[in-house]
Amino acid sequence: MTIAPKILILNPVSDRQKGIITRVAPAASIVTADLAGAAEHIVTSDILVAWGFNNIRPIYSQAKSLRWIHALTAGVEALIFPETLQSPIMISNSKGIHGVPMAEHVLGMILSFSRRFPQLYRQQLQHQWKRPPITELHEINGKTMAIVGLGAIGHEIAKKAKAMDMRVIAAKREMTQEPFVDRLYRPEQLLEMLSEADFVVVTLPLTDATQNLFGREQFAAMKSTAFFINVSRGGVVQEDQLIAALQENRLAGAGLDVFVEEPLPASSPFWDLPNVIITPHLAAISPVYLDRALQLFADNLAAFMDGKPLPTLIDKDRGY
Ligand code: OXD
Repeated sequence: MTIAPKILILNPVSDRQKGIITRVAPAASIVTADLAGAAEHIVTSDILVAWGFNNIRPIYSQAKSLRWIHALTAGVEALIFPETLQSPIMISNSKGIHGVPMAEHVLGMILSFSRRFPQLYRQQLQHQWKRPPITELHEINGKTMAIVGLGAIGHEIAKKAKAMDMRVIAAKREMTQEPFVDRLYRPEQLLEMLSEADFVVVTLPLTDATQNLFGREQFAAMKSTAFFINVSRGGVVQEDQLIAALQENRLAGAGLDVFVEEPLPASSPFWDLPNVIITPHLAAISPVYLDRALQLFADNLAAFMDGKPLPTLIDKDRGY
């Protein structure tokens, strides 16, 4: 086990942030590069720290000494491809650091819909003092939130939803004790769960099993008064089906932070739907994100240097 690993980070880091890493590995050499500049360094690097959406596949064949790839994101979809799957390389992710900002983002979207902020803001731009009918001004108190994919992020969303006195239901593969969830459903009970929800919140990883999961049948199972919030990956949704459901008012609205194609093309019908809130894939981002992510990397590095299992190692076959 080398005590002086060469770490290639595909993001700029300040000297203070490098200190987060060198506290646990004082002899490590740290190189930063963007994806285009990474090829010359990857050959001699032991560890690659990348974003889960970085397309590293073209340079991976030159990664002769690489033992481990750490993702600064929760999602690792671009890091899993046949060559990494078939090799013993370890992949870890940044699970556990997204909960706070993402839960605040989701709550922000839900409150905006229920208090009609997008409509009121459009009126403000027109200097219009106009109240929506009281039947359109809602409370989230007592409403049902369904979380699809209850991992660390979903858990924090559930906690904050409970603080707002919502009823929280969730779908999860393993039946566990969940302090902030009123009822757990198995994945095969998804349609039943969706039919109960006022707000459906998707926090699933993108895997073969979740790709295109939300289509006509799933949207049809939801109430026409329900809102669909996606902060995971665009690929879990059949976007044409979501657009049709929104255009035909089979759903009340959607809060979308993620899309199949990002940046969302200017020609996308989503932009002009009045019942959609679009944010440009930033639900997890806050000024402390990179510090938190590097601290989590340092925790993994400490385990790596001690020859212990990485705390946030992912299962490559499962994809998260
Ligand atoms: C992530 C994200 O996967 O922010 O970390 O989308």
